[in-house]
Amino acid sequence: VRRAAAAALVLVLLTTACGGDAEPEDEAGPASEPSAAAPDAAGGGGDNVLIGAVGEPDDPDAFVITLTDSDGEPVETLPAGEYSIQVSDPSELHNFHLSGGDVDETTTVPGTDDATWTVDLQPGDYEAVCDPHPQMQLAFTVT
Ligand SMILES: [Cu+2]
Repeated sequence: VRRAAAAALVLVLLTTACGGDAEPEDEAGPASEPSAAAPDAAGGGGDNVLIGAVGEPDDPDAFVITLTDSDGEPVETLPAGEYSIQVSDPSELHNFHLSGGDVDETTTVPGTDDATWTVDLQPGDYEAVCDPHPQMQLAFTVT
């Protein structure tokens, strides 16, 4: 294997010296790229998922609004990017209204449907509120 790699390297050098196209670089690239790309691919399904909720599991009408990351930690700051926000709104009293930047998404107050939003979060301040109950509010910053 080592000998083959060395041979490939020589080939790259020769081709480069001859002014060849970029193909040899493409062949050398994959050896290092997967380790860098894999966390990204995994993060697309995990780290970019946020959980929004109003109420509490055993008390849907509780005056509580939360936004947590995939580790269950309250969201305070986030890197800019595309996120999937899974919202649980089991209450007929509350809604979950997310706004900031170009984002303005809400569940309905009387409805109890869950929702999943794909949002593009740009740097700036965001908030989530329950519109009928302004004391139910949270804020976070996208950097
Ligand atoms: Cu409310």
